[in-house]
Amino acid sequence: MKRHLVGTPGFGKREAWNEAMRILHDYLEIKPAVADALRKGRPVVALESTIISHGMPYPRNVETALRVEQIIREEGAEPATIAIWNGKLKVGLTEAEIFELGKASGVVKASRRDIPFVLAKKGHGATTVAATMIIAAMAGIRVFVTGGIGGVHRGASQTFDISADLEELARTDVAVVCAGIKSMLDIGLTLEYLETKGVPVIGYQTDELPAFYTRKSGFNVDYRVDSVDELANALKTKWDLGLAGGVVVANPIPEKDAMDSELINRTILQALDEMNARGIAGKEATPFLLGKIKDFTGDASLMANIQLVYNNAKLGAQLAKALVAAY
Ligand code: PSU
Ligand code: MN
Repeated sequence: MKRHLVGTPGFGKREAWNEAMRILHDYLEIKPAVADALRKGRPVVALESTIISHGMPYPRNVETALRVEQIIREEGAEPATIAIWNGKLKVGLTEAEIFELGKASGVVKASRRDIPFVLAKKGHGATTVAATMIIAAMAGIRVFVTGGIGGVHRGASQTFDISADLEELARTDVAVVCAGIKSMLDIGLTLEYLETKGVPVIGYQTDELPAFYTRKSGFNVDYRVDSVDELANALKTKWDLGLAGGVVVANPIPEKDAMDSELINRTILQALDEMNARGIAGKEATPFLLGKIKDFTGDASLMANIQLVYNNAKLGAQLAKALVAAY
């Protein structure tokens, strides 16, 4: 039979269903524990893998990734770390796979544009926020926990460097729990972009948008929510109404783990100078900046980064539970 795309006009309902199942079967591989949770309607939380391969050094990356999964389980949800693995969209890496990914060098950083090519080569790819959202949505997962999202880079009026994460937030129905927007990005322009695209930026128990390493950015969020139930209801309403796209849930780093804002801002300027001097651009920009920030602060930024991810994991699991209850 000639292969059609799902939704092709004249394609009967049953064929469309079969075709959707074929696509899932051919490309998606869901870890049994995750598949079981999804089948039973239990809460599941997606996690990205670029943070493991490009966001933190080994072995802290692996330790963090495993601890994040544990925190999510302790909160009563099922974690699913997402990556492209042996040519499959893998929803839920095993512990051994997380180790392998964390140790490997040269794993492709895969965003939306990269997915089909990494699959076609039957390779491995670490998924960014954008790619993780896509794969999570395919598996029916609506909550995704990370540290930081990509955004509009400083100097974007010249470089056009705007993360594909923002476009994905505009189109894919996943709530992304993060620690706000890093000041290595242009926070104001990132908020403008999200506003244009209709992506709500929600502060969890805060009116001010946090800036990843610090609790303050000088910018307000669009909406403050004080409970996960309130947030789950708003999300259900958004998606019930067919208002496609994600949301940014900004969860401030705990006070005790936050960095000194003067120190981090100075460090970021230094890192940006070095990036510009070396002419680093494109997909290398974010990993380069994260690495430099870590080098310059002698691990203080890495410790803050790890703690804020743990904090987000807890909130994400609670949100996933509230969302199950809301539906
Ligand atoms: N911010 C972090 N840690 C990360 C990233 C961002 O604090 O690991 C990663 C995420 O995977 C995010 C990606 O999706 O960087 C954005 O890259 P780019 O700016 O090239 O879109
Ligand atoms: Mn970019």
